[in-house]
Amino acid sequence: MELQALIFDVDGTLAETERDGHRPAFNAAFAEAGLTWNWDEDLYGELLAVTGGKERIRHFAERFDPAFLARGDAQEAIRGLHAAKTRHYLAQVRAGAVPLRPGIARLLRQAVERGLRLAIATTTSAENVTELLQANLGSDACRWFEVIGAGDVVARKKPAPDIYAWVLQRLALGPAACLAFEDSANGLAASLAAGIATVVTVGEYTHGQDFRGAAAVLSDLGEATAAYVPPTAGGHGHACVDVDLLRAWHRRSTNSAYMGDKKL
Ligand code: XBP
Ligand code: MG
Repeated sequence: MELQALIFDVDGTLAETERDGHRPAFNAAFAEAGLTWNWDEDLYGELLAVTGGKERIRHFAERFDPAFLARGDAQEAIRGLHAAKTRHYLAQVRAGAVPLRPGIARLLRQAVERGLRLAIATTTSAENVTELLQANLGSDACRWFEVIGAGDVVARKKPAPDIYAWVLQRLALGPAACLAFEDSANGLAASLAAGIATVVTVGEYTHGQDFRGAAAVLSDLGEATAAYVPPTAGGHGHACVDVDLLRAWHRRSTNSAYMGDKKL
């Protein structure tokens, strides 16, 4: 089956959004609401096991402040905190404080030029995605993506495969025609459960996670200008991850004859 579409996760994959983006935005929302909660980097690393901002706030309160959840308006309070957090996060994005990871802009442009279809499958909101794309790639960039599957359009967030299934349905493609890009074990579990071969670019918070089953595990996609050779791609002759290399990984992952062969 020929590769037809690339499906990208956002947080940790398109950009390192968590440490200096989402995390301080959560803390600013908590302070604004008069809460003494503060998520430092170590705690935030643990909390990332729960995907989705509203779900993460609820999980934190269950563990550290059950009295908050006992309030009659807890559900509404969580929604309010999350809305404030999104406002703070978007201000950072618009200020240009959340750049794309190496190789993302280059690969997206090349994929569009080479006729590959593009989509997004993320836990965060559609607004966060479009603003991140526009801030980094210009106002037209959202149009490069045929489908943006985001946030609450599915009931179960990653590691459930639902958001990938939602995107596949709208692309009208089977999983074997696609390649996914993820940075975390939760994201990889979601894409693999949807049957999609997946390239992992390990992120700031995801070192040491279990990436078994990935088509390739890399530090990042690399820039053509840097003498970067992905560790799992020894001997392929590409200085960075490009569409030809993706096609080779996709063939290897979807062709069972290649499955036992670790060489490219
Ligand atoms: C990303 C998430 C999100 C972001 C915050 O996971 O878990 O919750 O941290 O986004 P993935 P919201 O990269 O696997 O999609 O606060 O907008 O939910
Ligand atoms: Mg991610």
